Amino acid sequence: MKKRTKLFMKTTVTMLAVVSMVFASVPGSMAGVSAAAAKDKPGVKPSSEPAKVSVDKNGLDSKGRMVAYFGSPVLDGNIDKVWSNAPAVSPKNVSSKAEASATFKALWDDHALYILAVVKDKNLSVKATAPYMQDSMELFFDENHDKTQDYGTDDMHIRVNYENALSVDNGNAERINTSAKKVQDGYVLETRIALKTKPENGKMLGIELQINDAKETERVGTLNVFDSTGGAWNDTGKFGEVVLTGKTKGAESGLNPYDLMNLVKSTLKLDPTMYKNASVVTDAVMNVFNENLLNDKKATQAQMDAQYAAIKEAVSKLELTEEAANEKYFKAVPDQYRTESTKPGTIESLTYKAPNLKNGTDDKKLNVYLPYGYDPSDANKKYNILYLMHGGGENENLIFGGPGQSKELKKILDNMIANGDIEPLIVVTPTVYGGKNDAALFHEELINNVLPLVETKYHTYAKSASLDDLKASRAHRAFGGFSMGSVTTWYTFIHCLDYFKYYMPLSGDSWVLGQGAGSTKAKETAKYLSDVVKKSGYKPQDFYLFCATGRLDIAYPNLKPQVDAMKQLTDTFIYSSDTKKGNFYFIVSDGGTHAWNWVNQYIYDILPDLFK
Ligand code: FER
Repeated sequence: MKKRTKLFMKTTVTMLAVVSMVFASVPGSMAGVSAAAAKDKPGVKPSSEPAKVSVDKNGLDSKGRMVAYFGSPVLDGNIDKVWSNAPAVSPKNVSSKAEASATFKALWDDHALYILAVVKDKNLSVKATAPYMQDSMELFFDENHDKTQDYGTDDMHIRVNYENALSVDNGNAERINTSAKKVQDGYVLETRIALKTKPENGKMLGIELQINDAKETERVGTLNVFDSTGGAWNDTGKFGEVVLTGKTKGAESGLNPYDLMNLVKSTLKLDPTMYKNASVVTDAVMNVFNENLLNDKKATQAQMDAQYAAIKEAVSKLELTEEAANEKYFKAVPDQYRTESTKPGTIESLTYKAPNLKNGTDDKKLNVYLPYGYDPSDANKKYNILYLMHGGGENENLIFGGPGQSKELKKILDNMIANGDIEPLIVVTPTVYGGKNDAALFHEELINNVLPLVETKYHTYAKSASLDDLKASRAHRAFGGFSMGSVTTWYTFIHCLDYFKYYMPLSGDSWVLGQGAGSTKAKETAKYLSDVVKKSGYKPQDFYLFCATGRLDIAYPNLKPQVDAMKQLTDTFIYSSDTKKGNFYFIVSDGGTHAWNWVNQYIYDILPDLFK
């Protein structure tokens, strides 16, 4: 049995390669399938031309909304005839230095919303590392049109550049299909968003569309349909609307091979050597090709749906090998954890004074998350505590807002606690600004001012604010942060090992040997950190470093070399996802960008490993 599995694994790898090759040719043939289906089936196109909604010179209706007509275009870079039903919308908000122009159109069917962008731009570039600085379209989507400031489970924020590279800041990439085509005077993008809820005539969806106009490595301008503030990435209330119309009685959608295609695509990305039983999945994927489902013009929706279910089932049965299980994998926050819990915690704001560099003191504030059920009068119940630092240019209110607010991370914490994923804990969000105003010096204020303030007021494991009592409770204290907050976390690690057992540096390298030294002096930085531990006398089992970032995060090139160098120093940093075996891991999400909605997910992944 063992032998057979091994042999099979070898063939599996080859099969995957073959499957990938076949798959590479799919999009072209795909076009044939859907187009053929659309022609053969009466009713795929609206049987009678629906009454046209009249639009203004920008292509918006009398209420200032985009209008989407019913129809299923094929995503292949060619502008199908069905697009001619849709009015072309011109962006109203164009920044002064933009050299591009663009029009957008929208269509919908029973499964998806489609956006066409035709961009005129002679000077195309994807040279910038940050995806929003590349020549690209940015799409913001609020499916239930509730205009919440924070992105909810229904909201999306994605980007497609003219080379068809997709980056997702919010939402699930598996709901998106795109095609891009460079043309003589610019580029054409078609984007499909699979809808979560059933669309119908008259339904309104929140949407914002933006073109990023790049020149070399810079973004020189933006073109927006609705938003004039540039704040849509941070507030779905800034979006405009698209209204769905034009579905006549009995009109049917075109064939939907996209869901199956996306599932096959994501399944092919799995590394078969990571699993004890990869063949269950490769068999299921091979069936799609054996049945020629993505090429056969006679393939039916029912066949595709059956294969979709079979692959899902197979994936759920995968088992990691021991070696693969040593890696810590990114797991997305489940949708239901982004909704309001019935057992909400509370946010309190505290003020304090902290010494500045002019021999004076500054008035400062921080926020405290108290878990549901926290009782100020019950001194017997003790809580673990996490200090969490914002990124550059942000402040103490970025993560939780203030009292009465319920931002993304608060909902996640509430749900994790309510579901028993983690013990109730206290989370403190201070700011590095004010006081000595320096990430490298924040540890002084942290130990002298912040810890004493917070841990005498709330029921933590510190018996008092004396340094000895703070040290004695280090196993119940963690520090983490994002970007500059991650830089601060590395400094805290260097200076405060006595006070904190757990560290969570997220999307930021250590600057102890200079800005960006995690990349330029990776080995030296790793050695420095290791020496700190050795001098402290703490052993690998006495501290934990849980790092994370995303492959599309601008900090990835800084953090990755540092982590790799640290991995080599096995007498200090023992790499494992198993906290019984090691003290150090590094989560890398595939699509993660330098943004809190990713960072909140890393926190979700790491929290169960704290205070074990
Ligand atoms: C990094 C560490 C910190 C990084 C960025 C920062 C891009 C912060 C920058 C800022 O806040 O200005 O590795 O990578």
